[in-house]
This record gives sequence, structure tokens and C-alpha cells, in this order.
Amino acid sequence: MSQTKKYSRSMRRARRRARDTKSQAGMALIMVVAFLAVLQALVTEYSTNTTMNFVSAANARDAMRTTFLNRSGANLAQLIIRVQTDVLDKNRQFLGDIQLSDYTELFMGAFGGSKEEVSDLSAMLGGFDGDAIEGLGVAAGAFDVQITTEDGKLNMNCANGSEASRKNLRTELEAMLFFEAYNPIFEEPDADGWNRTREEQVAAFMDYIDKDTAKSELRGSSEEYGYQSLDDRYRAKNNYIDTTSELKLVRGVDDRFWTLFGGQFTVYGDCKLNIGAIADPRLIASVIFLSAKNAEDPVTQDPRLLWALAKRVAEARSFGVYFDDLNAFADYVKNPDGALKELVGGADQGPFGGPSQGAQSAAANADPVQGVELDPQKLGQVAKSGPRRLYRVEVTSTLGFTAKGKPRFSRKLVGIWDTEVQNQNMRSTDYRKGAWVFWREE
Ligand SMILES: [Ca+2]
Repeated sequence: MSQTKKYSRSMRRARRRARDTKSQAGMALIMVVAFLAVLQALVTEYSTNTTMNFVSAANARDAMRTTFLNRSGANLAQLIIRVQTDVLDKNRQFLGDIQLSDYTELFMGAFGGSKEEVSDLSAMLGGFDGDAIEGLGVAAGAFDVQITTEDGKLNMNCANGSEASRKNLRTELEAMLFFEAYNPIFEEPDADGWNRTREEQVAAFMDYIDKDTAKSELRGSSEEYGYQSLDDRYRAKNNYIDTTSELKLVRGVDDRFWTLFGGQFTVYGDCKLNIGAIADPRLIASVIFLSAKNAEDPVTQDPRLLWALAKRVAEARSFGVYFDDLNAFADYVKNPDGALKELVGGADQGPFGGPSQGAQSAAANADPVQGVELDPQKLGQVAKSGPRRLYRVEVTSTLGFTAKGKPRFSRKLVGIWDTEVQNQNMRSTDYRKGAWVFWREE
């Protein structure tokens, strides 16, 4: 009996010991698992941080590289514009209206191109090695420069100018909206539900910018466009605007309107369009409309005839015709077909050996267009001729390529150079004039 008792006691003891050991083993396992979990979190956080730091450092490096590539492009553009204004523009009477910016594409690859582009270009030019000349191309990435002019656009700040320039701008705007193709814009309300006629739209532009708050003569007693009743209310500026984007605040200017006409506006320069620089047929049409000798001219009264004429004038540059002065423009507009025939005959050889074969055959095959006789005095009020004043410089810099062939990193710079700005603190009197008036990198 006592034997059994003894046995069972020792059994119980042994069992308790086993239980204790088992519970201690469980504790260790939990600790190891917990430790591993913490370690895992630490490692993941560390590797995420490292990756993020690496990517942001690479981004900062790329951003800095492209910024300096953009600046190089802008400096190169400035050089081209200087050569244009100081050499070519001063010799216009001998050289005619040559614009270096028309040819920048041809040689830009040599300065801003990658290694491959430079060697392709040098092979084309005479089979020498691109590396043979120091300083061609850029070490990493590439940049491309486009130089265009703002001289052929409507300066909307003229709405706040003299009586004459206000009147001209109003008529130019009306002429720009004149064509039948734009009827739907004025038959349907804009994105804010505003119904307007062409006259009201033009008045909205003028009144937003002109200083007075009284009225434009086309409307009632005060400028009332309901800016303050919109969901986001604001006031009309009633002053000069700083960028063309501000025009999107003008009543009636919604996305559709902006897509159609936004490219025709500027806020820089003077109030006359440079006849050699207008590229848009709508603005050419408005110049013809405003300066026709006979106000009842059958062409200016018929939108289709006027459009055909304006388009032909816009194409003139591609046929190799340059408008050195207002008379050349008036002569061309008076008899566009005759002018082209003369061109095909080879009577007018330009500084680069006249128009190309392609341009000649295009000119020979052009449909006949009816001309308009212009009044030189009226033409002089809306347009001028001569060197360009404003240049828009767009530089795009890229670095590397993705698997899909798109640039891995790119940045764009838009600058506007005004050749007429007077510099106050110049290093040399050679740089008396000309400055960047707009500079934006995105
Ligand atoms: Ca006003």
C-alpha cells in the first residue's frame, strides 16, 4: 500500500517536472518568433528607407542635370538671338528677312545632341569623327531648342492701351472669331452656362483688362459679367495681365475656346502685328479684313474667299516668299497667284538659292485664289514689318530611355526674350537691350 503511494507521488513529481520544462520551451519559442518579427520589421524599414533615399537622390541628380541642360539650351538660344539681332537684323536691306531660328533644327544636334546624334551629324557633314571636335554634344542626356516668335500674336494688354490700339485689338478679335466654322461656340452656352454673341465675347476680353469699370460701348451701363456670382467668385482684373493663362478667367473662355484660340494671344510686345511673323490664317485674315481698300470688297465679305486667301498668305513662307516690308505683303495679297507664278519662274532667288523643288511644284499646283487690294495707310495702323522683337524659347532636356523608348527623365523650360527691353545694370553697353521677360521650368 505504502509502495503504491510512494510510486504515485514520484510519478506526480516527474509529471510536474515535465510540464515545467515544456512550458519553458514554449516561452523560448515565442521569444524567438517575436524577435524575428521585430527584426523583419526593422530590416524592411531599413531597406525601404534606403531605396527611397536612393531614388530621391537619383531624382535630385536628374533634376539638376536637366536644369543645367535647359540652361545650356537657353544660353545657346540667347546666342542665336543675339546673332540674329546684331548681325542679320542690322543687314536686312542686303540679306532680306532671314530668320536663324528657322534653321536651328539643322544644327541643334551638334550642340545639344547625344553622342550618337553628334557622330551621325558629323558623318553627314563630311565623314569626320564627332569626337574630333572638343565641346560638341553633351556628356549625359540631350537637349532640344525651339525658337519661335511672339510677334505674330495678339498682345491682349493693348486692351489697356491707347484709344487707337484698343480699337484695333477689338476689331482684330472680332475678325478672329468671324468665321462661320465658329458658329457653334456662340450658339451654345460656355462651360459655365453663359450665352454670348461674338461681340459680347470680345467685350468680355476688353473689359477684363481695360482700367475703367464703366463699360465697353457694346454693353449696357457697367461691366457686368457675373464674375462674383460664380461658384468661385473673383473680380475682373481691370489692369495689365502678366501671363496669357490669366485670360482663362475671362468670361466665356472655357477649354473649348482656349483650345481653338489660346495660341493666338500674348501679353508682351507692342500693339502691331509683325507682318513677317504671323503664322495663323485667322490673324492674317483679320489684318486683310482691317486694311482692305474697299470696305465692301467681295473677298472680305465672303468668309470662304477670305479664308482661302489668308491660308495662301500663311503658306507663303513655305513657298519661299518673305514679306520684307508692308508693300511686299500688300502686293502679294493683291495678286497671290501672280506672285506664285513669278516665283516658279525663278525670278526671285532668295539668299539660300530660292525655294526648293518641292516648294516650287507645290506653288505651281496651288489652286487659284482671289486677291484683295489693301490700303497702305490702314495696313500701317494694324501691322508693321521689320526684325522680330519677341522670341519664345522652348528647351526640352531628356535623360536616358525607358524600355518603351520614352525618355526616362525630362524637363521643359519656356522663356520669352524681349529684344527691346532696356537693361539698367549692364556689364557692357553691347548688352544695352534684350532680356528674359518670362522664365518657367516644369
Ligand atoms: Ca474693365
